[in-house]
Amino acid sequence: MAQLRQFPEGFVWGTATASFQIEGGRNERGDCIWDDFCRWPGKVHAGDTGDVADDHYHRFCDDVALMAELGQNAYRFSISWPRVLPEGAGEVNEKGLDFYSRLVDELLARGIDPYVTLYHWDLPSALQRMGGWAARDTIYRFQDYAAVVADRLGDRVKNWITHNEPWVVAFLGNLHGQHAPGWEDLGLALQVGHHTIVSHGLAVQALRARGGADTRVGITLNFSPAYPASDRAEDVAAARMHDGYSNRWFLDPVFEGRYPQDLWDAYGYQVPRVAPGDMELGSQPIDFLGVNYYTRAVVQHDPRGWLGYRTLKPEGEYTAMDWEVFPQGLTDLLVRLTRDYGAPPLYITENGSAYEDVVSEDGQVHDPQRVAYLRQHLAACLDAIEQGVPLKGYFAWSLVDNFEWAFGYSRRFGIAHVDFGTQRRTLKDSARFFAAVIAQNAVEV
Ligand code: IFM
Repeated sequence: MAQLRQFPEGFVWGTATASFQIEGGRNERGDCIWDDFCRWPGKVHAGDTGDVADDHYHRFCDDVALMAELGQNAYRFSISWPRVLPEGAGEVNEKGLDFYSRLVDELLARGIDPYVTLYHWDLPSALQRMGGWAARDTIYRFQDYAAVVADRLGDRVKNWITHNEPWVVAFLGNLHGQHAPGWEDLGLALQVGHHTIVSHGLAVQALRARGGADTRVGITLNFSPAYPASDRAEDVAAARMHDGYSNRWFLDPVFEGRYPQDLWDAYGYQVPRVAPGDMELGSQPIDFLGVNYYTRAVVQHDPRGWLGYRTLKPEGEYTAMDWEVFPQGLTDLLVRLTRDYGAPPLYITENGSAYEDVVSEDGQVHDPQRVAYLRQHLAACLDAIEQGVPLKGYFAWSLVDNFEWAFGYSRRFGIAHVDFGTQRRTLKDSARFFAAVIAQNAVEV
């Protein structure tokens, strides 16, 4: 028998997007590293670009109307740094700031609270030419950028996220070469990661200095909960290594002001240069942690693998990203964050799935797998809440199908389908399911 499981009163419900993935409006901003990466042959599926994307820059009112239809009370979006500061620093593009100001007004007019991310990967190309995140100077440019944005939006925006997924910025962008800027150098990746953490601290200060007492600042990390392939000691140790590489490398600096010693030792001479005061800056108290969860990792000892392990692909259900559907991983993660990191207020700032959606003959998009994914992960959230986790909100990734980085437009994460030829939006069944969850503040399981 189906059971209706209730979320706590005041739970925050939203969808999430990111500037480069949806905005388009390419001629109304400066260049960013993803524009450059898209031009690098073979790096992005089918040579796709962010030039038009969902054309949200010109259609934001319609998109906010869609959010209102879903009944969400919050929306997480990111600001394009090169739209605000085309050269990364110096002259401000007032038109760009106006765009975000109008977006915020439109949201508030419909009772939707903005959660604003400052950095979701679109670094101005002008700063990359000066060394990008590997250059220490970039952390001060980020602080200035945070101040410019806060001066303009801080009267209305109360919830800020400094960085989205610094692990991805550091490692996918600078070690694995799969994201912009596309380098493959561990030392560089670790220095980039360190600078994102320090710049997070500087941005926390800039935002707090400009906001009122009700300003809340957090950071969003992505997680890859690690499960040993067996209970053999070497697999357990391998899983611990993966946890260090994927999770603790950013969690420990942000919450404890230090890098995890096991990984520090494993990285050897490639560890980042840490200036006096950096760790204190990076670990200033924050108001919440944003949690992005999609899947887990099953880890097996393998002396030939990097860091001495490899990840396995267990039997199970997989999304179009080839990511295992594993809701229990979300419960385990939330419980572990609460236990090990001082129980900060948590928000799921991203959770979702890609499937090969099509518009059916009836004009609808039937996506039962995404409905099931959502339902199971919301139940996983409730399991965590019942174990005492201070989970305050859930943002579905994503409002609309969009530019999925190296996969271009070939992967659809939206709860609304987008026809990229006509820009027509069609709410998928999962969007209607999500709207019903929001309306009841409860999920039927
Ligand atoms: O689309 C991305 C998003 O930009 C960051 N987190 C993961 C999502 C799915 O890959």
